[in-house]
Amino acid sequence: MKIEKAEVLVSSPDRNFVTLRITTDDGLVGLGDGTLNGRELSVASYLEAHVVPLLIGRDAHRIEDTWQYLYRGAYWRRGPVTMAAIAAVDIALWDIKAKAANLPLYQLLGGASRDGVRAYGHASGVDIPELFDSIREHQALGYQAIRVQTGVPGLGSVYGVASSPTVGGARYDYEPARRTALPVEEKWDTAAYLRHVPTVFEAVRSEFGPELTLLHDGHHRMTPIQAAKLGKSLEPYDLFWLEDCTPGENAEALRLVRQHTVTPLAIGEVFNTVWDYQTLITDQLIDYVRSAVTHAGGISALKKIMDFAAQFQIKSGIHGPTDISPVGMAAALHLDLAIHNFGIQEYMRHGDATNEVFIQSFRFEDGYLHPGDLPGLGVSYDDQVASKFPYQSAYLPVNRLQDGTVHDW
Ligand code: GCO
Ligand code: MG
Repeated sequence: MKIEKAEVLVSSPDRNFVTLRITTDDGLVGLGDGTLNGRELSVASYLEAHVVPLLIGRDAHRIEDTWQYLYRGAYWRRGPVTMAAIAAVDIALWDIKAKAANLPLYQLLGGASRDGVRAYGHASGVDIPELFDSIREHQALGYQAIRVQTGVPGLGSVYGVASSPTVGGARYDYEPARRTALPVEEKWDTAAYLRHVPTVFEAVRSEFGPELTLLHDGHHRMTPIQAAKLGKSLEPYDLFWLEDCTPGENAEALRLVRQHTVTPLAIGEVFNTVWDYQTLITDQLIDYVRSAVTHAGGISALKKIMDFAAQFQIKSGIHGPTDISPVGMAAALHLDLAIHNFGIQEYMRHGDATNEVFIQSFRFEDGYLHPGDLPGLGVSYDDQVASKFPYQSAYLPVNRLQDGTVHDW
């Protein structure tokens, strides 16, 4: 089964997506996600110029060999662009292999380890009443696990908080593609945030009770000692996890946080390989692996990270915001269903335009996702609809402290 064609598809239904479509000489088609939010065209051009020409004529069944060929063969290893490009190939080849076997992909990864995949959604509000409404809307949709983010008094728009009210009572999309020529800028004050967040969780617990599973994302903004303080101050509210409390580059920061708090820690959405996790996993400094299939080099690579993590009782919390395409989400769901050390799946829900371009077969019921039982990933791509949504320049925001210093966003 030889690869006959590989096409890089860039479209922008709600936001930009980079999709790789591989076709074999016996007519099977596989899809892969290579979307890197705000830097999409770098992956598209890496694929077009340096990957597609190497794929033509290769045996589509040799997934591991192709992965190693692209990773080791480039000499320049790792990095978000390279690893998203390799992921796109890897996901597309798994899609093809499962279609060739006429099985849903999770069957090739060991079969289902559970009936469904528990998902968490994103509730947010500029203030507590708006946040409560958002939590209730998520509960009405079936979510039993909810991420909580709010505005911070004195600051304008901040990460994780929807800028517009709920659309049709159904979804908050706080990070629509910001289709601007330059990134928008936000203001940040960590001290104000640290004062505010525990009061938010106190209010949420007293309104919604002890059973609701709650999560929070610090989005890389704290120093180790600030993160330790936050983790400790949130202990009474029993979080499922505190995510990305410090910037991802320094594993030792989490050692310090760990010494001060038993709030579970999650990190990894900006990581690219197992090497980013080496100290964090072997020294048991985290509880959840947050990588996306798309950004960690694909299904093959994330499966290896999760098998490594399993030896240390560390679980998965695969990244699933709307900038992961439905193809990347489907890949996550098949892996979630199969691995033993599944923790939780982020599920932010795509918009209507995205769902028109990417036709999906997964289901979401009572807070649980299932990838469905179509052969392969269960996602197809509608070129005609996609042609209505050409690429548009879009950036994530840039963050500045009150005095104008650039800070982590
Ligand atoms: C999350 C993430 C996202 C990222 C986004 C950047 O936990 O879902 O933090 O919200 O900000 O993926 O592109
Ligand atoms: Mg995050």
